[in-house]
Amino acid sequence: MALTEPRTTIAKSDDAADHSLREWLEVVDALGQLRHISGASTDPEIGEVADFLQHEEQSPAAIFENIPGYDPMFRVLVNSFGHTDRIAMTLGLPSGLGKVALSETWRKRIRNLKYIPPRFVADGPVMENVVRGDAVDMNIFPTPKWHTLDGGRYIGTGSFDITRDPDDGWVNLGTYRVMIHGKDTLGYYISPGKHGRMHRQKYFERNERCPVAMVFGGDPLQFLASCTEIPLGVSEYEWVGGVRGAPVDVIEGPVTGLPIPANAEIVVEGFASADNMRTEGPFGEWTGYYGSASREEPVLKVEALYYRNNPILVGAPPAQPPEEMVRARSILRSALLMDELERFGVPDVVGAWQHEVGGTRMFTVVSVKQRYPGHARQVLHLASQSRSAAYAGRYTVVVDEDIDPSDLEEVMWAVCSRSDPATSIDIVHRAWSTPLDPIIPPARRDIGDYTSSRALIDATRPWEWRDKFAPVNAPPREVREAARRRWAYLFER
Ligand SMILES: Cc1cc2nc3c(=O)[nH]c(=O)nc-3n(C[C@H](O)[C@H](O)[C@H](O)COP(=O)(O)O)c2cc1C
Ligand SMILES: [Mn+2]
Repeated sequence: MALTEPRTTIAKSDDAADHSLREWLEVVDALGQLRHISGASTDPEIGEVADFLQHEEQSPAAIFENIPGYDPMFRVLVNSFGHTDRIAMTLGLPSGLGKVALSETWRKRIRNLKYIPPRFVADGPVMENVVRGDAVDMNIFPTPKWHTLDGGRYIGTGSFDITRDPDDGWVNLGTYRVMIHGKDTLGYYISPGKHGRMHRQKYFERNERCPVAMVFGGDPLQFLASCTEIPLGVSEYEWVGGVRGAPVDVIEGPVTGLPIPANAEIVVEGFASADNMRTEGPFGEWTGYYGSASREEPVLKVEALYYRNNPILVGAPPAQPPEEMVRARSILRSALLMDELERFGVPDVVGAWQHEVGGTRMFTVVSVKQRYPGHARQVLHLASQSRSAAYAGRYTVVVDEDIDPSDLEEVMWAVCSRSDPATSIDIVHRAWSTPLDPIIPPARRDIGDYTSSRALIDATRPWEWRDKFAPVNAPPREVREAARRRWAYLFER
């Protein structure tokens, strides 16, 4: 989305639906999946509740009210995506689907997605409260201490940062954690190679300040887009518009000119500069560790704060996988990986799953119907370095089409029985990783070497003698299922 293009600004959204978090919460409440909690503390209670809810599959969302020490109407929401039906609802898909069916349905739904640019509006609910300059105080929000060893309070977890490419105007939304350093000073961490980081780098290389807007709660679909590997150069706003079939309403930020969502809960605008750094971290990360410890990182000097009346801060703290966000993203990112492999032009990829246990990054499995010698390795290498799986990867596995890539036990059975360690594993050195990666040793961190290796495991029957490979002794899936149905009474007591 280039902001330089001519545009018209309308007074107000004329849609019946406002696509806000509040509207979404009404639907969740009607589903019976919203719990209200009164009086819990920001340290440690909200973090503790978030932790067990996020780790429980198919669990309710929770909204905290009357938080001691804060305005009783300022609220915190956690575990938005802790149920497959809430993920489906957010994506505009039917409820009742399992994770793989949901991922496949989603993939069909966004095939040939037509991006819809956002629509500029003059005003919106986010402007109900406007605070500028010295009056800005981020400490008014009930920001939890999410994990015991966190180096501060992280207001940005279920959040996203809006940045613009100074070259072509492309507007990116990315979820990057944000901590409170002081009343108008926020620390934020972006891993190398992420879109927001590349934008910031470009400003800093020109000795310019980097304008940033941050959204701490708003439309759940915008948040999902912001933490998903949407392609380079595509604005997550346009993607959300495309998914919904209606443009996102945005207001031109008075300070930065960045488009900010008109119906967001809490938004800040400000600038980062190369000479303004503070110690960021440690923070409990998606790997299950405080891997990146603490480092000097740029801070955002907040110049303006906007929030709705009775704002809702959205929390989605990362934690040891599998948890809420990892489960949600496995559904989206497995579909993205299938799309990428299709666009690469490799035939007969049957399925793919980016496993929850690896944080949807470190354990990726693709199944293929082999057609020619080298086919399996081609799929393996492409999957390992694809946009949706390259960052912070570890193990990529290719299996034959009779193996369900989402089923860990089937996959590991294939690895155990169809791979020969001496010849089936390719190692890639110095691949794209991150300071978060716990296996990078101190000496390599000291020189800024944030790469790690990959194991690519070919667990398919070797092509040349596949017909001589020992036959599988289990009945075909349909036969087993039919037998199970026929003899179902054996399970009854
Ligand atoms: C709860 C949550 C927290 C995240 N925190 C960070 C973070 O602090 N830094 C980071 O680089 N990526 C973080 N991510 C991952 C990015 O959001 C993700 O890679 C996304 O694709 C980035 O947007 P981009 O592709 O436009 O760069 C987080 C994801 C989630 C779900
Ligand atoms: Mn992006």
